Amino acid sequence: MFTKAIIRKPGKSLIKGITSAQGLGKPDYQKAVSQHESYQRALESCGLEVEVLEQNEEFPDSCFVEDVAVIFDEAAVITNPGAPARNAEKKLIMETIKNHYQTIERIEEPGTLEGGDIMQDGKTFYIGVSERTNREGAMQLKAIVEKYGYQAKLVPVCEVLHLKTGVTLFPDGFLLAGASFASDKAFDGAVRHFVPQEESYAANCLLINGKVIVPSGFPKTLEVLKSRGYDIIETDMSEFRKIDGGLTCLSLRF
Ligand code: CIR
Repeated sequence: MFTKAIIRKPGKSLIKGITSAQGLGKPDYQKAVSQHESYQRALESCGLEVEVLEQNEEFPDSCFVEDVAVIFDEAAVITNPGAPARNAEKKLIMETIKNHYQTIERIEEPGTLEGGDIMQDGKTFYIGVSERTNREGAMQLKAIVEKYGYQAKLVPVCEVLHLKTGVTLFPDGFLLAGASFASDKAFDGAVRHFVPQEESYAANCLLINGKVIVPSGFPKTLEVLKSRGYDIIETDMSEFRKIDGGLTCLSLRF
């Protein structure tokens, strides 16, 4: 069970966030703030106590706190973001993480790693090797989590920003996946459902304490999740989507 979450308010500089999204335009700041507030309420309705960090204008992407730390029961790992414009965000998050964790590990150069590439399922960590997380960073995290009794599987990530941009693994073995994860071996044994291309954004869902937070506006995926009987909360993420941000990346849960 998770009991807490850390989020950071989006700054006005959000409109300058890194993006690969085409044709969606720039985020509307006021709308992003209100979507962020709804996101906070969704976390609270899953039973989490939410710590809200002040906005930071220096780093346009700093509301995506998931990328700068990987946290699990025994330790927190401060990452080394592969996006140069985001790398110094690791110092910002340290100020908060040290209030919650005594054991803090780090991903060191030449390793790079972003939390969006890390998906935990019980005692297994799936580590995406992507444009942001290199093999060296992935191997460093693997060694760290193995020290605490977890296993780690490396998964190649292509076509999407981070591993979790393209997949969500549910505790019952259901895998919501984008097409680029059609043939990887890491998820053998999972029941795969491929999201249609036009709904690829909905492959990133957020699982908290038995509830599933899904982005609104993706009816086919919603129907599949409903038919599986999940307890669903929908929330609008349109403004974060414009800068490649998904549901998981807006929080750290522990
Ligand atoms: C970036 O490119 O770093 C941000 N604009 C989006 C980060 C999204 N993070 C995530 O999916 N974990």
